[in-house]
Amino acid sequence: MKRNLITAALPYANGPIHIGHIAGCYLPADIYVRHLRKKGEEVLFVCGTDEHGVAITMRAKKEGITPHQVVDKYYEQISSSFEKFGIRFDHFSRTSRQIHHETAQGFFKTLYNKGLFEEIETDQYFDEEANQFLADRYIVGTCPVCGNDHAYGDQCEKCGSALSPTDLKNPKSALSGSKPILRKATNWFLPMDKISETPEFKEYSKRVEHWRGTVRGQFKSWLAEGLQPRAMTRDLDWGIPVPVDGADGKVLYVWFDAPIGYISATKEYFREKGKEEEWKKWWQDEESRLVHFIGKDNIVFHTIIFPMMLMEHGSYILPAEVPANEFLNLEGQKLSTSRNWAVWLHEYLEDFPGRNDELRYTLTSIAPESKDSDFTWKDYQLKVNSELVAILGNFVNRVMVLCSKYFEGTVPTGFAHGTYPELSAKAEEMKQRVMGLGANAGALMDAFKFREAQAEWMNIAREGNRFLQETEPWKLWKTDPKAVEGILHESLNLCAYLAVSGSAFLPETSAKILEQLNLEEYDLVSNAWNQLEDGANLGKPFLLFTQIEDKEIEQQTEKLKKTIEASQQNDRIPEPQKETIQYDDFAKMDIRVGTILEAVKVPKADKLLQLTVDTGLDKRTIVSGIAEHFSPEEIVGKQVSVLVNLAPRKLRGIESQGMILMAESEGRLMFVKPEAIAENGSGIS
Ligand code: B3M
Ligand code: ZN
Repeated sequence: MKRNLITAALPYANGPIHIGHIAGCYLPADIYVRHLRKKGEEVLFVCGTDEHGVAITMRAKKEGITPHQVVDKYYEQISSSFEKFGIRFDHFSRTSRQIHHETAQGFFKTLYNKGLFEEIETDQYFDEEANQFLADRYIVGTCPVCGNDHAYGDQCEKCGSALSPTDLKNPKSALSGSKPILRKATNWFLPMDKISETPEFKEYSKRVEHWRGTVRGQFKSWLAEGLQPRAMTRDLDWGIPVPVDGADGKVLYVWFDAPIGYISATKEYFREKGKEEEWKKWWQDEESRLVHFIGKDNIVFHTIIFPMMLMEHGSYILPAEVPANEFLNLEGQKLSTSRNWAVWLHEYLEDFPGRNDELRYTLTSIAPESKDSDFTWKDYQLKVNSELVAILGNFVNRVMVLCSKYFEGTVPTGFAHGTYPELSAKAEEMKQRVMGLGANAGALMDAFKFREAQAEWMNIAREGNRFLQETEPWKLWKTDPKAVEGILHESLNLCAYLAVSGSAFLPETSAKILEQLNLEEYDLVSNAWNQLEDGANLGKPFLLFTQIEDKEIEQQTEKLKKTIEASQQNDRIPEPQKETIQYDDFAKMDIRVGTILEAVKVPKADKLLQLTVDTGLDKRTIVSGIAEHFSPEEIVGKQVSVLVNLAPRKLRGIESQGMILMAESEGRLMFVKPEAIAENGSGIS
């Protein structure tokens, strides 16, 4: 029996989980794990939150709380949404736990004692006001490539250039706003250049040849560009202290400690079971197979840096597979936590209770396995309604309802040998096709092709519908009930087969099918046929899925629209000042206080209201483009400021004699008016 150690990237405890994370690694990992378990393989599935690094301290600063509060808050939220969504880790840990600090420090110590690290002194930006060294992300300045003044020390988010802090023009500390100085600091570097030349690394590189093209491609391009030593310690105060003398004020680089988190999680899992030494079997025995599920931005760390750490430490196994996914976009745009452009898992769970499998299905059907893909709410609705409801749900329900109607909810008897040769042959063909699809799906899952695997599996339900369509048991019932027994018997077999072969993709649906069949998954052999007992009682039929209504989708797209509007406001740069005018130019304008007496919508013009305004001079008509902001009723009686000597002009055939002054802020319009009631006609100057 094979032993599989499966890891999914440790999410930063700096924000909630969104569908991009799910599609990127947690869902494929969960499917794979369920698939292996069903095959009877030994599996351990570990994960946990990544609680160090600048990702955390930045968030703390933004939310005005401590890094401790940040990680506690998001650990709770992340672990609970995984739990509710049914990502079934054996163990979910945190890198802030003692066991992890000890494990990571011990690991560092071992490499240090072996003399592996190079001690290198470099110039680092230091903030004298805040009295600390600055992580790359804490330095802001002008991008040398595109001129954006909000580029970070590691990257310009506007033009995408990778930068180092000293590339920035006019660098400023994001902590205090002061100009940082360069100060020398010594850190311990992993000599990646040298390790890449070792026979161990060369031997390891061979296995990468068999990995996914996108992963292999990144691996090779890193090597081709030439690896540089990389600092494994940082001058920061949030993280795991570097366990050597003279390293005060330094912590382990977050990418050094985070992958060790997989090891600590394994240790913790077995410690809790009272099997202190058992973790070694998983990490240090060549019979174990280590598989890392990650997103594409983590490839270098999992295919180069962590394996180098493991091989230099010695006695550890190296990854057997790293099926990294590309990115999922949302409605055509890159997902972004900071811009709030995401479908958050905890919100999905609230907005669509009991619909976990609908999201699993959609995300797997667009899994970004070989290239980036796009999630849209319309597509989600389409997949649920036209595939889950119309194909899968419909088939199972038809079979269950017919059995309930004709056979009082029991399993009808199959075709007796030699009877109904034509129908039996049809059933046999259907069964062969179904078993073929099931076998394909299994092989595709072994090859980490979950998207195609699920599509093959869905074809099994299509076979079911076709079988019913071709045999039409509802037409035969009056004349030949025995034939109907055989047809429905085989259809129930197909339902059972669907349930077992699909439980890795849609675990809740699979359980619902089995409930209707009155079976448990472990009663069934995964790729066998005819496991139902003639005459056995079935459960009550119920629908597996219901339609997603247009209004549910509209609510979601509205939510996203609000996000765009809000972010456009945040990014808004004030209009530049207009050219200078003379006092006389200003004095020409006659602005008066007036009161709106009447307001009506201008027919066929969404934006316009026709107002009658008392200007103190007269009662005149003014057409104003405010109809999207105010209803006529709410503005009648309001005082306003009116530019009364503006030349009249016709709008939609109505002559407008003047203009109402408005202020605009964050997309909202407000009347500009005296702060207390003034007499109409009072001058404004
Ligand atoms: N915390 C980075 C990320 O979320 C990360 C992964 C660690 S895996 C060891 O992209
Ligand atoms: Zn730039």
